[in-house]
Parts: sequence; C-alpha cells; structure tokens
Amino acid sequence: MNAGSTDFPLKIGIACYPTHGGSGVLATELGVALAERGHEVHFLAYSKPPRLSRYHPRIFCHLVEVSEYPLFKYPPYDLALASKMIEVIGERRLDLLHVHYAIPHSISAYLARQLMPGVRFGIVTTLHGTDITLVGSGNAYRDVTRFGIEQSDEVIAVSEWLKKETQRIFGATKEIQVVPNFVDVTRFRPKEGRTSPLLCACADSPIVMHVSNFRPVKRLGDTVRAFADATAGTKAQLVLVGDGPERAGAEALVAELKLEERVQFLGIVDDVHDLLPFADVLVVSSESESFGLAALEAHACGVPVVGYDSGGMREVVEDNSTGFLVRFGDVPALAARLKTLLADATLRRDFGARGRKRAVEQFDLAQVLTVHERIYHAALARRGRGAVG
Ligand code: GMT
Repeated sequence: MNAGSTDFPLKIGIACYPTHGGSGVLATELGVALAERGHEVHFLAYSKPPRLSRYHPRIFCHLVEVSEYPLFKYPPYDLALASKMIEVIGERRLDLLHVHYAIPHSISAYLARQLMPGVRFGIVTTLHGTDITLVGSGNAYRDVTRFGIEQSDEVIAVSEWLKKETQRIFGATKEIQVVPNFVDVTRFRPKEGRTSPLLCACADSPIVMHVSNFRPVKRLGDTVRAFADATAGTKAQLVLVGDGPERAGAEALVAELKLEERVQFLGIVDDVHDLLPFADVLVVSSESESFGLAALEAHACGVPVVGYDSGGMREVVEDNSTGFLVRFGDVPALAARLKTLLADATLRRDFGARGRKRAVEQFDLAQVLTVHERIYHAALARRGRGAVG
C-alpha cells in the first residue's frame, strides 16, 4: 500500500448512481483512488460508472439487474440493489458499504444488514445534495430518508451548507461529518501550452463554459442570457458541456437570441479535464448547488468562476478572489461580472491562479482519502470491529 494509508486494506462496496452527475463522478473517483491505495473496491450500480474506464486489478463492478414483470409498473430497484449487496458482501466478504445518496441506497444497505444477521459490516452514507434538498425533503421520501441517515454508522455531507440543510429539513440529530468534494489536481490542471482538439473551432475567441446535467436546477437559460448580455458585439463563444431535460429549451433560447454562431452544445463529455482548462470563465447558474464540483474542477484548471451565491458555492468559490458570486436569479449581475472578467486578462489570470492554489491546498484528493479511511474505521468500530475479521 502507499505511504499514509491505513495499516490494512479494506474491502469496500460502493453504491452510486452511475451517471455523469457529481455524486457518480465523486464515488467513482474515490473508488479508483482507494483501489490505488491498496483497498479492494466493489462498485454496485445499474451500469458501469462513466469515469470507470481503466482496468484495475482491485476494482470490480457488480451490475444490479432489475427484473421486469408486467405487474411492476415501477420495478423495485432498491430491493434488487439490496439483493446484490447481500450477494457481494457474502461472496467477497466486504468490510463496509459506502453508499452515495441516502435514497434509496442507504435503505438498501440497511435492508442488506437486516437480512444478514451476524455479519458485521459498516454502512457509510454520503449525502450529495439532491437526495436531501429536492427529493428526500418531499413528502414521499422524507421519513425513509431520515431513517436511512439514522441507520447509517457514519454520515458524510459534502458541504457545511448541506449539513445544516440536512439538520434543518430532517431535524436530524445524527452526527454528520463534512467532507468536501475533491479533485485530482494532477489530471485537472491548467492548460500550459496544450491544445484541445474539441475546441479548435473557436481557437482565438474567449471561451465561456458551462458544465452540468442541464436539469432545471442548473438554470441553463440564465447562463445563456448572461452570456448574451456580457458578450454582445464580440466573438466570445459559449461552450455548453452536458445534456439533459433543459437542452431543447436552451437551444430555442440560443436561436431566439440569434447566438447560433457563438454557442456550441458539446453533449456529454467524459474527459472534462481535457476541456475545462480551455475555458476563460466557467458559469455556474444553479439555483441550488450543495457543493458545485464543476466549479472546483474549473479552479483546479486555473479557471475563474462566475455564479450564483447558492447553497455551498461559497465554500468553493471565494467571491472577488477566485471568482464572482452574485445573488441568485440576478442575471444582469451575472452578466456584469462575466463581462468584467472577460475584459480583463490579468484579473482572470490572478483569479485563476488563486483558484488553482485553493484547489491544490484545500480540495486535493489525497487529503480526502485519508479522511475517508478514518471514517471507514470509525464505522467498523461502531460494528465492534476494531480490526478486519
Ligand atoms: O448537480 C447535479 O445535478 C448532480 C448531483 C448529483 O447528485 O449527482 O450533484 C450533487 O452532488 C455533487 C457531488 O457531491 C455536488 O458537487 C453538486 O453540488 C450536487 N448537486 C446539487 O446539489 C444540485
């Protein structure tokens, strides 16, 4: 094992949504890094997580199959996941499950534990945001989400803001540890002379970028409108990375504002670290963002961020230092800040350098790994397992 890791390797099951969304990305990057440190990692998901592309001898992917049946209008994925957890825990003797998203993953983990009396494994749940703020807080899932949190041995929130929201929404008394999102600063790094094949069409123009899953909460239209205001009469390009339900609306808005020549929809990109360094500014126009992984990845690449001061964004972006944050919904202010940055290369460079420094010093993957290992051991200790066996 690498220096700094714990004294014995663990067998860790990671349940996540295998999508390009932040929680899936984080879970995957964490799993890969844990495997590189010597742990054995078993992903449990309905498909292979996108960033899990390379073979690794200590990484295994177990696909959850949900059987179709005419009576099942809504096939019970949570039960299929619990069954897969039981199978993998039994066969591979996992020490713990680290589930990303309270619902339904923490409930599946709880069920697996109930169905395996006498088998002692830890349950660690990471709350990423949407599971708490949008989905879990609704009437349909509030009680089960609270239950999943309470039954976990250790609970992690990705920002102070999310921790407070969880306590407020659920009246949760459970101790919650804050472990922020992290970034691999060796992969996400400033461009330093590299050229991007994807962006050759706008090589000489300033590039404004937005990276998200185009859900309504991302307020994609605000990014487009702010860009239109800030760059009228210029050749600046807006590069939109991602896909999702708001894409059609954004395309219509681009046409309405006659921006077709200056806006590119790239679709979903796996290797976003090859794109981000080529942005001059990243825009994050989310209504709510428990952390804002894209902002952190931009900072690691030396790219300043303009965005709304929503959720945990201010824990990532330092206003007037690594980017600008404005009041949520204030598109003119968003545009004004974007214009300021686009007009001033020195300011962009200074903000970018400070963002990179911040990412390296405070959000580097290596630090977060040791914190996770400590939390895993605390979870095992709660199960009466000071040492594996
Ligand atoms: O932002 C999304 O829609 C994806 C979402 C997810 O659940 O995968 O991301 C959430 O988790 C990320 C990783 O912890 C955070 O960086 C994002 O801020 C958070 N998204 C929201 O809170 C909307």
